[in-house]
Amino acid sequence: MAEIQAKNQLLKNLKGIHLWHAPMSSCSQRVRLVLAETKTIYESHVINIAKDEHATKSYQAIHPNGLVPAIIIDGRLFIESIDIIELLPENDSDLLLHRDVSLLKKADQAQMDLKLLSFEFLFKGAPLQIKEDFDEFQVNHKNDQLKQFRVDLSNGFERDRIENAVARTHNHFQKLENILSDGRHFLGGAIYSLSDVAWTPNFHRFNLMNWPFEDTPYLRNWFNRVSERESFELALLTWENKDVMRDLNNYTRQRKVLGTDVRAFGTLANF
Ligand SMILES: N[C@@H](CCC(=O)N[C@@H](CS)C(=O)NCC(=O)O)C(=O)O
Repeated sequence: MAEIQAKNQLLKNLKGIHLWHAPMSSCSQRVRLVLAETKTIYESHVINIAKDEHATKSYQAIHPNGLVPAIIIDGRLFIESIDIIELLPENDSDLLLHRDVSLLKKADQAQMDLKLLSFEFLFKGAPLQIKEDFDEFQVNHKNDQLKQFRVDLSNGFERDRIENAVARTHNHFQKLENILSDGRHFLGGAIYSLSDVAWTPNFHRFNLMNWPFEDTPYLRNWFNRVSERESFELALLTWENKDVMRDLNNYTRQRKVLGTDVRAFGTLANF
């Protein structure tokens, strides 16, 4: 369980549930899904990643790696979305009882590829960061991995790196398709669980990129089911900015027309 020591007394004194999260972050979406499913009241602290609010001193004093989400539950601080979602439900809740821990782990492992492909196929459509902001992030943020990612992004990702991420993502989705192909409604069986929570943001994100989900019909039907739940509306859709979504859509369409969308990076064996 990823409990860490809160650095300042003000955090330790916080009562109830406080969530530091970003509207479009898949890790935050996961946590908000569970909060919605469990109808938990929480205080929201929005961190605007596009504005580098995760690089501030005050935020890095909460999350030592300067990532979202972070959550305080009655003065105790937790990070790592996959651990947080296991903490929130009651011990005897279906969310916990029907989860498959290995699927939660896989969602965690899929995170870096989701990030790479999101930046390549969606967020690159946003205006480029100005040099001053880029430099400021390199100075202010303490997480070397994040800083290197920004450098790589500005230089352009190598084709190999993108193809490998696409291949690994394809394997993950294929595994989910295989699980669902026995006709079950949810990843853990007949009952919605944390396994579904963990993978919902991934499907949603790749769907925005026009990932070829027509090749995994069980998975596509599963997503139709989970996205009909009220929690999907509350945890994902209401946090999406219409203008941003329009820009992402336009960028996806543009790459499709140019023949450089995500489908152009799958090898024949994949797609
Ligand atoms: N394993 C961590 C990953 C956290 C993570 O990577 N968060 C992303 C958003 S989903 C983030 O803060 N990214 C900031 C950045 O890329 O600059 C978790 O599941 O909580």
